[in-house]
Amino acid sequence: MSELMKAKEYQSGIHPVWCAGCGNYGALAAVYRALAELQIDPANLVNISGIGCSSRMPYFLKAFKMHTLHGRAGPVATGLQLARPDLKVLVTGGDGDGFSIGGGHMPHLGRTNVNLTYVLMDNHIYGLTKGQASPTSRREMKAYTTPYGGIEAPMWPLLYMLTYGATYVGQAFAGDAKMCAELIKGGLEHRGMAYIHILSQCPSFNKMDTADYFKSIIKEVPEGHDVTDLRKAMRLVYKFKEKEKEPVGLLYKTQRPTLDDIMADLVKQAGGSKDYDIRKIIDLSHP
Ligand SMILES: Cc1ncc(C[n+]2csc(CCOP(=O)(O)OP(=O)(O)O)c2C)c(N)n1
Ligand code: SF4
Repeated sequence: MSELMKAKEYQSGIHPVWCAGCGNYGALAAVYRALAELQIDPANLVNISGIGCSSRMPYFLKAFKMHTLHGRAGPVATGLQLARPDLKVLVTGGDGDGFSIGGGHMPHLGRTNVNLTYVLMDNHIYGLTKGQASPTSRREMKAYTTPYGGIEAPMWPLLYMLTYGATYVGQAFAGDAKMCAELIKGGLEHRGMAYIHILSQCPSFNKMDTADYFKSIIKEVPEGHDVTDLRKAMRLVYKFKEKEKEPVGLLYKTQRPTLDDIMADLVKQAGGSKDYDIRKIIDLSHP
């Protein structure tokens, strides 16, 4: 890559098939912008997703890509990051993909601090499968699977990721491409597990959580918020929730060894080498 790449040069040439007005367009525009601002070489970028409307993002990006199984983007991304720590790993997907079927993987991405950036587009619904309730749906929302409203209380992804040890956590509304791009850019620059939660409307199947609704419930993180203080970040999310508001901006950022750093140390301690012979390793299990 010799010349400067513009945001639109990160487009793959495949046009998004999302519905008009879908929040995912804002998230995609923000990804293009963040990549251009950082001048990330598409040859060094891998975009991994699960299944869902939002999980189609890799098709639209100039990058290496894997459209994996529903909920399995995290583990695939972890394997890839460990095998090729030199690459930028970007995971993109939805609330159902990440926190329902993939919910068992999220804690481990955080606690092992995998060096990746996870952009989650939360529309509080299953879009691709036409409007079933998701783990972030409000109880009062009558979805296809919950015609009388929700049975379970919605989960709080931000608190979840803060609790489980993500080292960079922020939230933005898809309609604010600038803030989305800033957070994604910061996530891509960060070494460690960066989690960016994007409130993204689904005008086709979630008629309650519209773009106007999201606009009405967001409030910027107060100026002077200490992003290095985990308790303050958690308290801030609680405080906002009490008033039924969503904090937007960077909530938390810290530095600790990443999974690949720890693994590299371990290999060194054990006297291992990167130029291992896989046959010898297999032979070890057949004494
Ligand atoms: C193992 C498995 N179970 C269920 C499905 C059906 N399925 C595909 S996408 C999806 C939910 C998508 O919701 P979300 O992740 O929130 O993405 P959105 O489409 O809203 O962006 C489901 C249940 C599947 N593809 N594979
Ligand atoms: S169904 Fe919803 S989430 Fe899927 S593309 Fe359409 S608006 Fe977007």
